[in-house]
Amino acid sequence: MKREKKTGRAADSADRDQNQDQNRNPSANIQWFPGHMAKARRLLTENLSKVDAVVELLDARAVSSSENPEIDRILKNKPRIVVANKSDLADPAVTSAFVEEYKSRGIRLISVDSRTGADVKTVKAALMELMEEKLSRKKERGMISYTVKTMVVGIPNVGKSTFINRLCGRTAALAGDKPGVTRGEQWLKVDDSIALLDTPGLLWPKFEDRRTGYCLACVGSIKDDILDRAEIASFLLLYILDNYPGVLADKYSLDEEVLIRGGEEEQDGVILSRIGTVGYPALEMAAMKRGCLRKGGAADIERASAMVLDDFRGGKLGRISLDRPVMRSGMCEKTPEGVNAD
Ligand SMILES: Nc1nc2c(ncn2[C@@H]2O[C@H](COP(=O)(O)OP(=O)(O)OP(=O)(O)O)[C@@H](O)[C@H]2O)c(=O)[nH]1
Ligand SMILES: [Mg+2]
Repeated sequence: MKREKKTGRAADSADRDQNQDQNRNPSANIQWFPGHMAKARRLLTENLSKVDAVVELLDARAVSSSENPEIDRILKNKPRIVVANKSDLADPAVTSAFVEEYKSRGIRLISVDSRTGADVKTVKAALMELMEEKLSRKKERGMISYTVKTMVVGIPNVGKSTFINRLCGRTAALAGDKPGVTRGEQWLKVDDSIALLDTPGLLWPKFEDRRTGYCLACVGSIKDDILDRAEIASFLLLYILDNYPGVLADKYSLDEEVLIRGGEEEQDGVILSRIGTVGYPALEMAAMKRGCLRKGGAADIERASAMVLDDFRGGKLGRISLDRPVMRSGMCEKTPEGVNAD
């Protein structure tokens, strides 16, 4: 009986993949690129010529997924510093691996926790270093002091405003626990040497694969109300089961072996099958174990999905990273099967 239900869900999930309303599909291309996103893009483009440098914030939990190709296209060769923010929530070993991987490509990635301010000052020093030549040229020409104008960019909810506040040493920019808090542009002065421009978060119209959409949804960069939260939470649970064994047994008392075995038995070659055959049953199990129940005792999937996503975003499941550097070359062994297919 239970097995039938799981298979049915997997099939449902596959059907949903094929037919799903684009509004709710993380790999589709419209709904999280509404008018204000186009405005954000315009703001970045318009301000580019007014700034000396750019600080691009990535989410340390999803470094590859939060690299916005649109930002790359807009910034072109503008001097840039790349920051992996929210490093307090990410797996430290993975963050270090990303720092190395960036280094091998000649880019300095600085990992930062903007909530406590760890390493935020390193970014300031790196910025001044980056601007050294320009500043000495200005000095030679007789300019006694110069304020480096820097635009802070990144995907929604990555912590741009919090980072700016931390660098300024005061709460000057509005920050909040959801995407789309900053809507306009705002200049903030750190000191006489640096001024920062806060900008609205920017996503791009079409993700290159489904997995990127899932990761951005997990870290809270896409508004929850346009997502199928159960699908996102199922992806997340599957990923954690595969990559952080023991965590879900510990946090939600899940029987990990039973869940993994269920997936193996029911492989049917359907795209995203393990999200249906492992991730979704894990979500059902978490609902039951944590008392997320409807009248009559059935699992309340909506409530369980919100719980899992909140727990992950709040760091209650531990320090977890969803991307790994090796994924760039498609070599990651434990990517949930089929998830990269689009
Ligand atoms: N744990 C942790 N939380 C952070 C960090 N930086 C920011 N946050 C939290 O992330 C949430 C979003 O922060 P914001 O600064 O509003 O993010 P933003 O990039 O400006 O967001 P938008 O303006 O909506 O694009 C807030 O709840 C912050 O407290 C960090 O380094 N670690
Ligand atoms: Mg903001």
